[in-house]
Amino acid sequence: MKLVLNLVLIRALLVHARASWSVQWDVLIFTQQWPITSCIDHLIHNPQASCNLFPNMTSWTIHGIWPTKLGTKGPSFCNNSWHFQEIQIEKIEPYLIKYWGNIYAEDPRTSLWKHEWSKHGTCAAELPTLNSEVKYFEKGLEWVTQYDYVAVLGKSNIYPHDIKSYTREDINTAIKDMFGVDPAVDCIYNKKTKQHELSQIKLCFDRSLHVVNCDGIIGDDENVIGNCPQQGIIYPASVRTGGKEYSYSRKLTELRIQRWEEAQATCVSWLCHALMTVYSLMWITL
Ligand SMILES: *[C@@H]1O[C@H](CO)[C@@H](O)[C@H](O)[C@H]1NC(C)=O
Ligand SMILES: CC(=O)N[C@H]1CO[C@H](CO)[C@@H](O)[C@@H]1O
Repeated sequence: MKLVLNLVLIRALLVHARASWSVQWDVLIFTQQWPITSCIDHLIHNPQASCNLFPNMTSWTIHGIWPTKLGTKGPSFCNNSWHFQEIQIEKIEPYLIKYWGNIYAEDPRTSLWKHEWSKHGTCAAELPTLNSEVKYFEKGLEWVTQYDYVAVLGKSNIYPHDIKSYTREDINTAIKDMFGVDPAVDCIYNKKTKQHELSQIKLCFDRSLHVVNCDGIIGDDENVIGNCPQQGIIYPASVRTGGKEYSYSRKLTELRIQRWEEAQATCVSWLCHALMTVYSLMWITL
């Protein structure tokens, strides 16, 4: 009798272990970076370095889509035999360069993609909707055009500016008003200017790919979900790298908002959105 009970118990435990093993994460964290801040941070840590930036920057860019178990980080590197292959994403590479580019000029062009795929993509692949390299990277492109922070923050009068500062509440509210959920907002500390600068915004998605609050995720500081101070946050508009000044203009932001609104109304696919934004870029340089 006791043996039978034990066997039943062991079987139940095994079934449970298999069930929880097959679902390794709760949410996807979609992290976008503000390329100007990423570049400033890179230069602070590596004064000899330089950044890959576009002359007329129009957008935040993707850092990654990170499967995450609440209350912890990761999982990561879920399948070490699934190597990144550039050929798989050849068709969307022009978009990836613009929206998911590697900002560190000294690293190979594909370095960020390779890293994100191996560390996070192989874990995201647990979902049928993300179970290939191309699906993983296309999802990023779709989301970066849909969750366009230049437009979303701009609509709340939050513009890139090297002197004006914003509160954490300003930024949080702008995003919450638009998408109905709390993001996690990260800053870097610029020791040269002694200011906190807006660097990353994380938006969270459940396993059905619906946006959810980011409560429960662990930020870079391990303690809070976003590490920006309550006030005095700079959303930098310019950076000097490789002997050139890169800056974001207010005029460009306004155009971006207009295009984003049009795209929301008329586009259904990420490709349409992407073409709209590329189009707006050409329009301004004409
Ligand atoms: C890991 O990746 C390899 C190579 O793509 C694939 O054949 C295998 O099915 C993957 N394993 C799991 C558990 O997903
Ligand atoms: C609107 C805007 O900032 N346009 C700039 C785009 O880039 C070219 C070349 O770098 C500049 O000359 C334009 O002023």
